[in-house]
Amino acid sequence: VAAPTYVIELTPPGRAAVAVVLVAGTNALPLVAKCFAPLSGQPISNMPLRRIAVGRWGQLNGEEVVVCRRSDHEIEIHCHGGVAAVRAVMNRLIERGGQQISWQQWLRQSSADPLACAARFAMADAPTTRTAAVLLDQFHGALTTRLRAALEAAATNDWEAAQNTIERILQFRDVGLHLTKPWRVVLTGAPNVGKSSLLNSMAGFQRAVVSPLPGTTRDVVTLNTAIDGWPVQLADTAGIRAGKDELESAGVALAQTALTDAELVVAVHDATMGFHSILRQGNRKAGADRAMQQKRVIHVLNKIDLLASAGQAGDYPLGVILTSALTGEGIAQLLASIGRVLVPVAPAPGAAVPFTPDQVASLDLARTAINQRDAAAVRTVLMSVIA
Ligand SMILES: Nc1nc2c(ncn2[C@@H]2O[C@H](COP(=O)(O)OP(=O)(O)OP(=O)(O)O)[C@@H](O)[C@H]2O)c(=O)[nH]1
Ligand SMILES: [Mg+2]
Repeated sequence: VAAPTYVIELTPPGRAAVAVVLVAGTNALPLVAKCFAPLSGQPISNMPLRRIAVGRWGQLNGEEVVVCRRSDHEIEIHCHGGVAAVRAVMNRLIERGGQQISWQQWLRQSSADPLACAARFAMADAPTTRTAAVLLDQFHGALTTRLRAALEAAATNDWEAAQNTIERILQFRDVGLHLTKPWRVVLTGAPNVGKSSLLNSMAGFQRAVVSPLPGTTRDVVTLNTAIDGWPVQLADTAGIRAGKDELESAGVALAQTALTDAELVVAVHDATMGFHSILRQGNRKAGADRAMQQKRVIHVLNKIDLLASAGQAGDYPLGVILTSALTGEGIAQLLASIGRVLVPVAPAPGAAVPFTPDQVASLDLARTAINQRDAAAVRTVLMSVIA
């Protein structure tokens, strides 16, 4: 049986200007030659590597495409990006013996390094250049190198070095697990304090309905954004008070769920109420709300534009942020503060960062094995990540 010739759509599905289809396998060249008519009339087998050829796909009046030999067994076809154009190019290859596989399957079979492969999958889901850069470092071996160092240390009974290496990697577990999955930040507080207005200010557009009526927000309104290059999902919620009506109570219940799931809570207060009464109220509530006690919370005093002077807010603890959703004052500080709380220490370029739950779980097991001075277990666990 001849080795299969794979046909892989490299560009994401959907409409775009240009799409790229890869043909890979020892018979890639003859397969493409059957489908492609170069304008030059020169057979593509004569074409040097990495040179491009323009021509028609199929018949003389077929789709115009650009073909490039990337290596002896890999040829790229660059065609129009419309869904039908890509389909037509691929169908012709498949009819003539090509076997379609997904880019994920292709990467899995063609990469010798599973960790690098996982990094490439994750990169496709990285929403910002900053997160993609961290993943690119892992693709280039940042994590593998450090894991090998830990293995080496454990093998020579240098337990302290092994432990330090693992700890240094694990300090970035939260950052790593949020490279492709946004941090969840939830705005909460009493009705009418300006939660929706703050969400809109942070977004820079009117995402949530604002009104002078307390109890305006009922659903959880989310918004994906980036703070300092870290992906963040901001959620605005119903103001929390004993339910007025059924609908508002339902909103409050949704808000409670969002709070439970959040990695960070932004507790919004009305500055005109004075911080001490707010704190008293907050303490009473915190007792009732166990979930909140485990959370990282940033306190915000909003509507400071209504105060004659900042001093009028009274003495407030360090770290409380004063904002006005109306004038935009304090919004930049609030965003910066959220960034600092979520990622207090950003990984330096080239740092080893674990980026899947499986990797983090294995590193936790490795830490236990190191504490137990069990070199064989360290080896098994770390090799499961590397190879
Ligand atoms: N002066 C002033 N008014 C504000 C500020 N922020 C919000 N408001 C006003 O306060 C009222 C309530 O604002 P919302 O953003 O709807 O408040 P909310 O906390 O989302 O209210 P609920 O959804 O009902 O819980 C609106 O009339 C806003 O225009 C602010 O910083 N300064
Ligand atoms: Mg609201």
